[in-house]
Amino acid sequence: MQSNIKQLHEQLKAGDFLALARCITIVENELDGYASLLLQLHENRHARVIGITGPPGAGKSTLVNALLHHWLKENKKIAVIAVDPSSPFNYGALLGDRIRMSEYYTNPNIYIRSLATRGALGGLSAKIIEITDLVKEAPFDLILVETVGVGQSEIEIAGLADCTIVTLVPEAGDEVQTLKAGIMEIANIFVVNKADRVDAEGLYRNLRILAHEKANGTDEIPVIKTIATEDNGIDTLACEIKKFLADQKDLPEKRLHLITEKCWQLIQAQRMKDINHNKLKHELALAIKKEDFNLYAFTNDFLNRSAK
Ligand SMILES: Nc1nc2c(ncn2[C@@H]2O[C@H](COP(=O)(O)OP(=O)(O)OP(=O)(O)O)[C@@H](O)[C@H]2O)c(=O)[nH]1
Ligand SMILES: [Mg+2]
Repeated sequence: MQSNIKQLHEQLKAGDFLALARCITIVENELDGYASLLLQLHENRHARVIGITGPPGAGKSTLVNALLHHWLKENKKIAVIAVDPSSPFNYGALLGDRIRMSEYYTNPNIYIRSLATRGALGGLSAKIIEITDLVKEAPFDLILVETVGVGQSEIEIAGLADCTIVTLVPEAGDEVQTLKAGIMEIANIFVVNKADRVDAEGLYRNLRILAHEKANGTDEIPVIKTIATEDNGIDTLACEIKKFLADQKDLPEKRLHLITEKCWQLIQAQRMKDINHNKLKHELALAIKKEDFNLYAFTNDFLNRSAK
């Protein structure tokens, strides 16, 4: 097994997509060789990771598609990791992505992989981190990671990307105030997609104001209007991404911050490994019936027993 993994790793480094696919499956499902494969990875690979996040249906896949088109003209080698929304309601979206991206499936410069996250308990971001690091071993220039911004995940995802693009659409207008807390912290670039809609200008203006407030005299987060379906604004977006990545290259502090976030996620996943959600619920259902139930005592006891 060990030599098999080593060989797969060599093939992956040489850019063999089949080996890459096999390796991702091993890591995704934690099959034999999983741990030793991860231990062979090198952190200092040159591929840059671009995270694209935003609410369901914001046009993230359409944007990825348009960006692929743009970068292919520059002869870039690109991987796309599309993380399925964990909600079963979004299941159909994946098929949509497949159809739209199908023109790229046979292109030797492009590798596309969807990850199923349903059923993952707390381990989502650690798994994406592992798989992104794995993909980094292959000779790509850019790796695009599309995630649906539901709840905490988009904030976690910021730790793995060198550049995080938050995609919003005019419908999100009213929510802009609530974005302040989480998303302002993680966005390196804002995209107002579906700029063909009448109310796009209002969202654009609000975001510009927020970006200005946040900047406090330093560089403002760029806000770009796009119509992904018409390739409109894509050149500007690609240009901003390039600029951001170039500026960032020599910032050891930022890199340390990102790697600390990644390590934090991995530790969290390791620590939670022994915790079974169903078992927790089952035990709580019994414990809560007792007159003297104390959540804190229960938690301590559960943790002690899980660690054994
Ligand atoms: N009018 C308009 N429609 C767009 C634009 N960009 C994307 N769409 C449409 O919006 C719908 C959703 O696009 P997707 O790219 O699948 O959105 P997504 O954010 O990847 O969706 P999920 O992955 O399901 O969260 C599709 O029907 C697109 O054709 C745009 O700029 N203008
Ligand atoms: Mg999508």
